[in-house]
Amino acid sequence: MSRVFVGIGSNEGDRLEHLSRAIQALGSTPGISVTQMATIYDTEPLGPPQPEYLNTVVELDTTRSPQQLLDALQLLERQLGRLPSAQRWGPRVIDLDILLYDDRILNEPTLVIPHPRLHERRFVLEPLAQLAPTLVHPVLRKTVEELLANLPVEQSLGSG
Ligand code: A4P
Ligand code: MG
Repeated sequence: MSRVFVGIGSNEGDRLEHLSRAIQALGSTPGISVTQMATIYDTEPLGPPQPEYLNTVVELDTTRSPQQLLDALQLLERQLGRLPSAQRWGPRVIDLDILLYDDRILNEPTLVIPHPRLHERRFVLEPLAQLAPTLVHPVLRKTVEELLANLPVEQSLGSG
């Protein structure tokens, strides 16, 4: 059994509905159980101008391998109505990213773990710190709490 953290974001349509449907669907996927969920945050979009996001993080127990988990997340994204985006970092109905998978380090063409941008993003670190403040990033060797404290102050985050 592996312990995984998944980042969830939505900035199109009924964002709260998309988040809750994603979490519900995750929990009913074979080989996955949802063990914790953080607060849902209203967040300023990073990247091109676009609507505000709702973001949160969930903790999973899973018997799936990292690649099998990614397959499940991508299937779920499509089932929830996500269309292939023309724009990198553009608006999306739902985005499910694997943030951490035990203390595994993976650098595959289709899968990088830990998520390569997690340590730069308050919309990831804030909810992650609620669930696992003392968890150590296996590459950066810092706790989630420390990574959060090291972020520049200008990124603000409202509780949603
Ligand atoms: N991929 C590699 N590693 C992973 C991983 N650890 N988890 C590959 C999930 N996927 C991973 O992802 C593109 C490819 O990344 C996948 O096919 C997979 O093989 P995608 O979700 O289709 O594309 P994307 O999300 O548009 O690209 P990217 O670079 O993942 O974007 P980000 O970094 O997720 O940024 N602002 C706020 N406030 N909140 C947000 O949630 N999100 C984004 C998207 C931009 N701005 C945001 C937010
Ligand atoms: Mg993504």
